[in-house]
Amino acid sequence: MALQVQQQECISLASVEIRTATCTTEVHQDGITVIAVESALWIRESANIVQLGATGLNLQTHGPISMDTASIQDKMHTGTELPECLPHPTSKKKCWLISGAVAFVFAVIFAVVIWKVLSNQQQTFSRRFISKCLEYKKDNNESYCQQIFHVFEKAYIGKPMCNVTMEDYDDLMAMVPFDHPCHQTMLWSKTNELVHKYTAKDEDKKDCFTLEDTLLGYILNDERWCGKKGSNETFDNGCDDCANSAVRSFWDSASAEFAEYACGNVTVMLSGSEEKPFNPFSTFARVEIKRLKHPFVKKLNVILVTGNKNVSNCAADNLNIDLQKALDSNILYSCNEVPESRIRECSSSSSDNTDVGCVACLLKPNE
Ligand code: N1C
Repeated sequence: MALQVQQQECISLASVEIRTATCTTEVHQDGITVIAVESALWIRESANIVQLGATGLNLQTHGPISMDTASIQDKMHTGTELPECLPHPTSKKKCWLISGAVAFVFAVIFAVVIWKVLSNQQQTFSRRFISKCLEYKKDNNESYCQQIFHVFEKAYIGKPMCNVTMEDYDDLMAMVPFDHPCHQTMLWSKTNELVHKYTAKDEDKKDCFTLEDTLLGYILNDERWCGKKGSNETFDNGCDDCANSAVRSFWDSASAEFAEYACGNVTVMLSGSEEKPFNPFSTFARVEIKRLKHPFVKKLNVILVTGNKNVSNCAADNLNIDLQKALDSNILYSCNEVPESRIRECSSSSSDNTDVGCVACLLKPNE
């Protein structure tokens, strides 16, 4: 039989931990207090919450809270274990301390990781640069790659993000001249994945070279970088994409050198799914085509990739008029529509006759 029944905000039952629910407390004759908090039932010896917390009993009931001592004691034996945080004031304190310490450790680890990422940005980019430089060619040694990086970063370091010009890379271009066969030059526009699949061959079988097959193109392909005014660091994120960004000016500069170096029969792989395969804003149209010079370059072969979504063909004005107008008039011109599937087939084979440049397999009649 309950001596006293009292309803109150749990906030006053600080030792029971649940703070906002309404609780009903019953004080019984034998000194046992029953506290019901919503559907959960907590028990404590009248003066001694500590003891119950320590025994770790949590009695769950969904019914009304009035019950006799026997049933309470019965439940004490079948009760489930208390979560360590709940009723015991000392374990509660301990729990908060542990939680605080764990949260603190996580916060410290997180802060250290972020700090490392940010402060290593410069190192990460330069390390990637050096390691790609080393893997490009066995002969490249660390000190040569470091020197290249040093000249490279001079182009943009400390400059406003959108204030880097093609000429800023002149020293770099002079330091790293091309050495691939100039008559095996492959240019491209909007065919990035396919053209590189087509030209990717083992060193001894390689018969066609894109800019990405040269040292600088290989190192910087898919990279982003920039400097900032007043800083001597290289950033690889937070870089604006603008006309005179470090990245765009690099590709313009390298593409210009690459086209000037070309000789014999040059090939360009364009996309038949573009309305304008010869896009006036592309690097090929803006930078490369006008740097193909007769008599070094004899002919330009356009490979127009066709597939499911063809919107242009070799008869398009964009090729017959716009492209040919931009091309040195002494350079011969041809255009061939080649299905993408054929290009993929050719990706694994190499030509026996390297004089025809990059198109040997592509222009062979289908076997
Ligand atoms: O603008 P695009 O093509 O016509 O440029 C491709 C053309 C090729 O012939 C290359 O010699 O210009 C040269 N070139 C790259 O090699 C290159 N690698 C990676 C130009 N850009 C290159 N990139 C990046 O792709 C660069 O960020 C640039 O802006 C794009 C151009 O791709 P595009 O429009 O398909």
